[in-house]
Amino acid sequence: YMIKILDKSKEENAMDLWYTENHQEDVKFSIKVKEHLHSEKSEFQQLDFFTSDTFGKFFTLDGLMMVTEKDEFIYHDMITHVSMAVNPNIKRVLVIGGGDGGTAREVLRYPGVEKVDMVEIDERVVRLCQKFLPLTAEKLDNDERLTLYFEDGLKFVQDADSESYDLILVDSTDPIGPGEGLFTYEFYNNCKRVLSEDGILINQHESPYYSSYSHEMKRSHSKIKETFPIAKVYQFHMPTYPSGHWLFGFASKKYDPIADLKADEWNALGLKTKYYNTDIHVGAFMLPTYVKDELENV
Ligand code: AAT
Repeated sequence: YMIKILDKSKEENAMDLWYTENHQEDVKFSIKVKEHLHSEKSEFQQLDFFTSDTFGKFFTLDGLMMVTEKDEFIYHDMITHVSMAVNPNIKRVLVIGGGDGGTAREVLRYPGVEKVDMVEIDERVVRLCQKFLPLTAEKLDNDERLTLYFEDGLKFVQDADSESYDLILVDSTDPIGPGEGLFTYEFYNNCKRVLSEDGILINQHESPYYSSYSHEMKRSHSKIKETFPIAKVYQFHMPTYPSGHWLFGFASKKYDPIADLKADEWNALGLKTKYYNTDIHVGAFMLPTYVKDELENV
């Protein structure tokens, strides 16, 4: 998966190390690596940690970018705060995936949240992020409301009690490899069952831009639309993901993400965020025409 380019172009004798991800067969994205901090193959995937000047530390799974220190705030703000501003009374949260800890970190900032269960399939992601990425992992071992489970999120929701969570955040890898089961009807139906009557499901919804990713976007949207009465998609700008244009899905039994936005209530909480605000909340659901067309035709 991962291609390292030894770039001799700058200096005759300097061998520069680059992390390169193929965003398309013929399109590559590269970051110059200062140091390759760690590499290992777990039971589930290949894990690599690097440092760079511009993006700070970052880690990849099976050669695909997961988190960089520079842009993680965008992803973790947008996966978390949109749902919390629609229902500020959320108390019981289930995070699926998200082994770097960034999503749990944001959820745990809400004093009203009483319980966060985080289900990560690969314990090695958590342990290595605790070692190399304290920026995202710092809250994983010092908040009593959080319980970590190392198992498959699909199995976890199959076994969970009905109506036991107010919010499910699916912070997963793409639907190839261990994340595959988190893009199935079976998973979405179990999420619906496990959520309270006013529950919200947010899921990693791929990118609309390149066709290999938009294919997955359409597949998951059509399944969620069949499962939940309200199923919307919102966008954000993620510099290190393919095309830089990424989506989350918002699904719910009751709440509309715009009509039910409690902007004043959320702003009164006084949480400092670097990307999310209640204006961008509304704007994020306004999609480009080609994305709207693709989602309407699923
Ligand atoms: N916070 C942004 C980082 C991620 S990592 C996604 C996590 O999901 C990984 O740690 C992976 O081990 C975990 N995961 C994958 N499949 C499962 C599963 N079935 N059950 C539980 N956890 C799982 C998201 C990056 C998004 C990348 C978009 N290109």
